[in-house]
Amino acid sequence: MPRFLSIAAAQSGPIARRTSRSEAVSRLVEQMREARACGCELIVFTECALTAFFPHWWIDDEAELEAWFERTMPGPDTQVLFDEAVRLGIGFYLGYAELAVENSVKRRYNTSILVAADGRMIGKYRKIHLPGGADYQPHHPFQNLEKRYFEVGDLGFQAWRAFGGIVGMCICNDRRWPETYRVLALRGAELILLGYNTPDHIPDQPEIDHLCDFHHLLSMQSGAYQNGCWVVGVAKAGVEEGVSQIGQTAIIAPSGEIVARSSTLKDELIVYRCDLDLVKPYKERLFNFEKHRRIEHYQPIATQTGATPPEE
Ligand code: ING
Repeated sequence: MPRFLSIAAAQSGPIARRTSRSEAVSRLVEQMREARACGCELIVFTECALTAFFPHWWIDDEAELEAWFERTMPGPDTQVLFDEAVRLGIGFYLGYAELAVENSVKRRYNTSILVAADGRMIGKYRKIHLPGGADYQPHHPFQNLEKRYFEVGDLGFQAWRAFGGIVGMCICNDRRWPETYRVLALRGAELILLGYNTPDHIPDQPEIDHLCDFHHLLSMQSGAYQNGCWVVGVAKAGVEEGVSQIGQTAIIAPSGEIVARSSTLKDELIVYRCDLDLVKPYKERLFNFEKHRRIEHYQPIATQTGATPPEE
């Protein structure tokens, strides 16, 4: 019995700093309705899908910073999204800034959740690879202060049986690190969902600006192919509070091929009917981990003791 899953990747255009949560959520609800009308069973929203990407600017007032975070999920502004998902019968991935109180300690994370079509919370992920830094960069046109505003995720990379397959999650910069896909694939993931806020200018590496789109797609396509997974990457695109961000929302097959891609920098839905069994030629043959994957512990050449240098 083939395992088809129709997925909608819901690219977000810019969200202004002054945009209210309810306005942002109403855009997501619109996309959810459009996705269901296209027959989709799962819709993937982006990273920090409820607000502007506030790590792009300096905030030194605690209360002002915490206003960007959700204390409960669903909360007063997001319950309507959960209710609409149940009414329509569609599951979703949602990225947002999470303020958690654990053992009476406040924790802040860059988080995503996976929610079933009946509204049940399937799983949560907290971003592990936080790019940028914790200090203000006076010469940069914009900041990336994720290390200041978020803690490193403490949930690891997990995969869950859902939507007829095995689904894993990550967020933005995670997609650039091969271990993200490998750990998820070792845990059985067949489908990896992620959202991202990716500027098209890297202030301290402008010499590779022209490669932003290429590196973004290269990371996801190689992750998909080398681990036999479907990968869905969803942008917060366009010029948001002065920061120009890439679009290139894409649905990528286990072959590494891009099967659907956005073509704007606005709210845009791309849809694809994914055959989850397309993972098999890769997971069962080319990248059969049990049969072919071997790990050896290599000492860096400089620290090898007594090693004779290779013949010239
Ligand atoms: N943003 C960017 C990303 O990893 C970045 C940061 C941009 C890193 C370009 C390297 C090059 O896509 C987030 N939010 O992780």
